[in-house]
Amino acid sequence: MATLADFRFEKATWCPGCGDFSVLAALQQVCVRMGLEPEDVCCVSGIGCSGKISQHFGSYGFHTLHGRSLPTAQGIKMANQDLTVIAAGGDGDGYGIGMGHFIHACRRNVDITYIVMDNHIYGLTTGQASPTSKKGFKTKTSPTGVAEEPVKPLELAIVAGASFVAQAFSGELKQMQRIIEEGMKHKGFSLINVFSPCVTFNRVNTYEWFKENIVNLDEEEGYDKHNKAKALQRIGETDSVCTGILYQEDRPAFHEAVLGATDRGTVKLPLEIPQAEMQSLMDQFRR
Ligand SMILES: Cc1ncc(C[n+]2csc(CCOP(=O)(O)OP(=O)(O)O)c2C)c(N)n1
Ligand code: SF4
Repeated sequence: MATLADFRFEKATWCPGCGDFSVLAALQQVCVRMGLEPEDVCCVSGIGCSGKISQHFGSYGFHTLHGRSLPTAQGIKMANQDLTVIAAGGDGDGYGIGMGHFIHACRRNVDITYIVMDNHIYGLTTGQASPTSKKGFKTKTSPTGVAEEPVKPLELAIVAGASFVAQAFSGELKQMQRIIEEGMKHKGFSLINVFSPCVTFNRVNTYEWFKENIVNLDEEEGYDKHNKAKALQRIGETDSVCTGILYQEDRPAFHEAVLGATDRGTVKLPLEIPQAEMQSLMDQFRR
């Protein structure tokens, strides 16, 4: 049985206090709690400080291109459904350059878990505005304040068809662990947006700011995570500054819809290359 030490790899180089440490710790603890072995899991990450998570998490890993964790992770899952596949990255990675993939992953419902470490800024490139930066937020790229409305990943995911949408906070480790575990157990695409403060470049959305502003919908009496319209309304009322499992629905994951299979066995991809056809294609290309 694997221990926490088995899921550790290389000392993390994040700034002391970075919210991403808690996300890594929560993921490691959940994997141990679920009885997973490192070889059962693949962590696919994009580019950014948060993208380094695949280097520090002791499982199979793939540190892929900026904004491309989701297509890579979905491909890995479809080729080997026995793997537990985690995609991870930042708000810039997922909701900026990776936005197209995000929307399609939500509607496709491949059985993977997507963890976005959302610090409302580009950390790795030293502090530019990101798609989730609040209006008026001053950065190097927005010296007079961000003029655009922020992207709303929770609402976008629900409307695009995601079957599990949650939000956690790096300052609330226990709740984050429970949410990650539920997301990993969920059959289909799970989005877990984590408020993960950048202590170096974001001096506005700090741990204190999140503690003062977060509304915990997990604890709100009468909140129904299965009611799409009400979930959208309540998330909007909190200006998306809420935590909990916000929306969940039971519908077939992509492999079930496509293969009509309910078992999670490995898909046999036809990887053999028909030599005669390949030769004919190459001959046509040479002409
Ligand atoms: C194609 C491409 N464009 C731009 C970059 C530069 N770049 C690297 S990370 C990054 C954004 C990082 O911000 P975020 O995804 O929020 O992650 P964080 O560092 O805050 O964890 C950018 C723009 C790149 N590596 N590749
Ligand atoms: S720059 Fe920000 S996001 Fe990057 S490691 Fe430091 S605190 Fe974390």
